[in-house]
Amino acid sequence: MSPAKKQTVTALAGGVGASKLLLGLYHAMDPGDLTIIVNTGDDITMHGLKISPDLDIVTYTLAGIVNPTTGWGIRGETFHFLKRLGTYGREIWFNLGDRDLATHIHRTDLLAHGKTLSQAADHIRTSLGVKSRILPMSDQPVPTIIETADGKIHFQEYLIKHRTEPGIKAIHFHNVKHSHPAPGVLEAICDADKVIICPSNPLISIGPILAVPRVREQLRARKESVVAVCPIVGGKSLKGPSDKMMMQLGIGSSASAVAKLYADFTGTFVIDRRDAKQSSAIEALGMKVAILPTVMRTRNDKRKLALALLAL
Ligand code: FO1
Repeated sequence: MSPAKKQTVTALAGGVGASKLLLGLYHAMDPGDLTIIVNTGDDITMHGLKISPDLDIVTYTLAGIVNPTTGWGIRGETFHFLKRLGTYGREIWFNLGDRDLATHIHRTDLLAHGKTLSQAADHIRTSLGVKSRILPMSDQPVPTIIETADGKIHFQEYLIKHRTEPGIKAIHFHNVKHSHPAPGVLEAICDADKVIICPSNPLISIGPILAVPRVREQLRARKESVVAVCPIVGGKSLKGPSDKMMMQLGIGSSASAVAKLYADFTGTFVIDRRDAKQSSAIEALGMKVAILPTVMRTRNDKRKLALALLAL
């Protein structure tokens, strides 16, 4: 496929699922023309450290240092620090690696000295040589809380400590009504030639970004330029527990179920060939449908999907 024409792109992203496409985009276009708005609902404070998993996953991926096996953390990681914390009886279900720790210490210190999360994220990505802008959705903490039959828990506890086993009754974005889009977020959506919704969990990765006041409205105003890549293929999540969560909340786990969640602000909905039969149901929601290979296993798959999206 020939190189993409020059254009500015703003992508809305969660963590591991989004990063595959982001890496494709990063190499298929001028990375300086790419802005990424990242979910921070997954952020958590552990052992006094401010951890922003999705910001770090995106940054490490584009910096070329992510652990290729897990998709999070740093390649070649060791866990001596965590093991030692365990000897003090502390909870060690959240696997903080020794190399990764430097990022959390640095971010925590910047925040303690009055910097914003946006400023910390920018410093980390420029220090790691990432050329695209990486913006948190908000500078205010908006933790994603999962309501289960046994009570409310932080999303990371649900995902990692409890391995997504508890049935979910509802998802809450704590304090989101009082949050503001981080500096540059609304402008990035307003000014980009194209806005791409990455194939991330629509409920707990894209959902928190959409819940930040004025973000969804800004996307609606750009509907014709918004392209969403479906994270569900053949009824299953490309990554993580989207399918299970959508089923438990009664939304259903299909491309059209995701399309319904995005219909008010998406101009083009991208589905895999396996879901082609759902095209007319999705078009009936008021969106164009593009059928593209959305399952990205190799570097070439990522680049091909990125180029196809840029060409739409
Ligand atoms: N994901 C896991 O499945 N297990 C972990 O122990 C874990 C630790 C971790 C530490 C730092 C970090 O930045 C991310 C980490 N992740 C871990 C990934 C992360 O929690 C999730 O994949 C995202 O929040 C969902 O996008």
